[in-house]
Amino acid sequence: MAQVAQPHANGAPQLSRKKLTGYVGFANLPNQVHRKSVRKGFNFTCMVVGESGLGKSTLINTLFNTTLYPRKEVPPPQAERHRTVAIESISADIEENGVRLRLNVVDTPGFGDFVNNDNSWKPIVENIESRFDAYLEQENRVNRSKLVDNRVHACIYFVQPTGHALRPIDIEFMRRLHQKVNLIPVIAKSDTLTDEEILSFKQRILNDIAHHQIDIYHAPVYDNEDEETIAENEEIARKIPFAIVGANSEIDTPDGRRVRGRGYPWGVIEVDNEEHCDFVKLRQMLIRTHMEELKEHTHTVLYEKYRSEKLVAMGVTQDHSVFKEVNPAAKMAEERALHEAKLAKMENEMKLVFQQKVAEKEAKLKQSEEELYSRHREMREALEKQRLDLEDKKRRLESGRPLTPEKASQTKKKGFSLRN
Ligand SMILES: Nc1nc2c(ncn2[C@@H]2O[C@H](COP(=O)(O)OP(=O)(O)OP(=O)(O)O)[C@@H](O)[C@H]2O)c(=O)[nH]1
Ligand SMILES: [Mg+2]
Repeated sequence: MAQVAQPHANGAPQLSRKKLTGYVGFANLPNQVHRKSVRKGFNFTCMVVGESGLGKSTLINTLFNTTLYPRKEVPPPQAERHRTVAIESISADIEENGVRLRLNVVDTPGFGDFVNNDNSWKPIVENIESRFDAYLEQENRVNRSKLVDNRVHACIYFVQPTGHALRPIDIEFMRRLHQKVNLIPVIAKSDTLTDEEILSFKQRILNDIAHHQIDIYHAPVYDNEDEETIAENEEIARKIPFAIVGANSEIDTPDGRRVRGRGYPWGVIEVDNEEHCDFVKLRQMLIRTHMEELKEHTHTVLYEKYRSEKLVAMGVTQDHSVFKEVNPAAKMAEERALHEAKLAKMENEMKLVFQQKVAEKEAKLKQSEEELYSRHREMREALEKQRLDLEDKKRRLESGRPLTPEKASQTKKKGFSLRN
């Protein structure tokens, strides 16, 4: 079935469904896009933000199933524990079934360790903005064929597993970040809370987020998606904020399996077990179902907002008339008026040309009339002269006077010369 757009009275095209009589071939378009994307490979940048010691670096290793960070040697008790001290960006090329993914992870140092944490959001916001700036700078280059996208496509925000509510520092951070990056809140180290505590904590976090009008990332829902995908997306959305557990090491379960998890005297928490935590759902959202959505939202909404604000601040203005909404009826009336004015102008011009031509013709006629008159007068005068001459001759002949001798000789001579 196909739809054909037909003009409608109110200007909007009306679609009518048509049956195709043969195979056209555009059903293969998704495969073309697929092949092209696989050839180009994928690129994704993810940032982790949260207080120190909440397991950000551990989660990154767990998430991508690769040790982006070398396994730390267990430090002696007197040595300081490993802490991220500066914003670090790590890239890794990973491949799965022939599909390449360039994964960039931005690990940020934990905050909250200082007496005054007022400006701890600043370096993180600056990092996100400098990535936007780098992209904007590339877009403004003459040659834009090789754009490198290092913008942050998702930011996992770690909430301390207090079981109470969001703290002022969390709210401040999220408010600073939510217009610049796709925020995905998670409850860190959720193995320290019971299932009931997690449920009520999640609800309180969501209430706080709504109360403070913080925009966390919500996956869009499309009408034309199949039921399975919609159900899967709803399942993911229901789990936000994800209660996660991170672990780098594999351990043996009592039933003899080897899993990624954390072992406790009372049992094992499995990272990849959906019954134990939401880690699988977070990974599914980031990688399997929403990576492209996160990238698109970053580009079309977050980056676009940053870009237009920046250009306005630089004094670049938008010509709104270019984008004004068009009312088809008004547009037609305007076009008709323009057309009529054009016709009237053409008519006037033609009239002028006609009048000019007529005047020229009249002038010519008048001239030739005058010429005729003058010729006529001349001829009349000549005839009159001739008549007078003849009358004079007649009078002389009648009176018996001969013609003047000179005249006679003249005539003779003439006759002679003619004969010769
Ligand atoms: N109980 C529990 N411990 C965790 C979890 N994830 C990480 N840890 C432990 O928490 C400690 C700190 O983890 P890191 O990943 O270094 O924390 P971080 O957030 O990167 O810390 P900074 O780099 O200082 O900001 C380590 O001993 C981890 O083994 C978790 O899900 N549950
Ligand atoms: Mg760290």
